[in-house]
Amino acid sequence: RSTALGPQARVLHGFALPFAEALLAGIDAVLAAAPLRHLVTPGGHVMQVAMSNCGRFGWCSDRRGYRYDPNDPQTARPWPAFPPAFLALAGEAAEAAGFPGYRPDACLLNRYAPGTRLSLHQDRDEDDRVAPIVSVSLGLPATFLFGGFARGDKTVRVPLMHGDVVVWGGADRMRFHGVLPVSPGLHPATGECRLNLTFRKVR
Ligand code: MD5
Ligand code: FE
Repeated sequence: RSTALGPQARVLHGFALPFAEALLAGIDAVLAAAPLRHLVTPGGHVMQVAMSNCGRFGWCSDRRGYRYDPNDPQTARPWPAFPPAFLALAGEAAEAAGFPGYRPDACLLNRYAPGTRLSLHQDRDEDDRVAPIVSVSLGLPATFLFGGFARGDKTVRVPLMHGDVVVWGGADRMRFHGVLPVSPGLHPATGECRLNLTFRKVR
């Protein structure tokens, strides 16, 4: 089952469920080499979402700005490679949403503890602004905000559950979006948090 959010954006309900165990094992391996951390924004705020990365490039933020870095600034080592299950899921989900041949080079891992939100923003740090973004939700549910192309445009609320995958491509790739504060709860797969994997093609 899938739900269209826009001409080139769709939710694939439960698409990641068959991959969940392998994804969670991959997440553990990535985080053992590149631990979650709270990045600082250029404005000096500490981000509520805890983040890490795997793949050729990792998204980083500090007082100097946002960027993609081939190395983890915290260890000065390359980010861990994609666990094989990550690539399999991202490719199959992109294809199911109408984007065959997807080859992401970056995956951001986001951890939302209860109360954590992600304010409305656009993903604009990638050189490739047309290739799809594939996002996987694991653990506690969340409400996703899907907006327009200007910050003030009206938003729609999209519930995202464990195993849901959303694919945004082409025209829908540059929409404003965010995540409402995650409600406290306990999920058998992740415990007291929501995990999100966001695959991107940066270069
Ligand atoms: C999340 N993460 O649920 C979301 C999933 C981020 C982020 O937003 O930047 O880490 S990715 C949602 C997304 C990506 C690209 C385009 C659109 C949404 N969109 O047009 O709505 O942690
Ligand atoms: Fe985003």
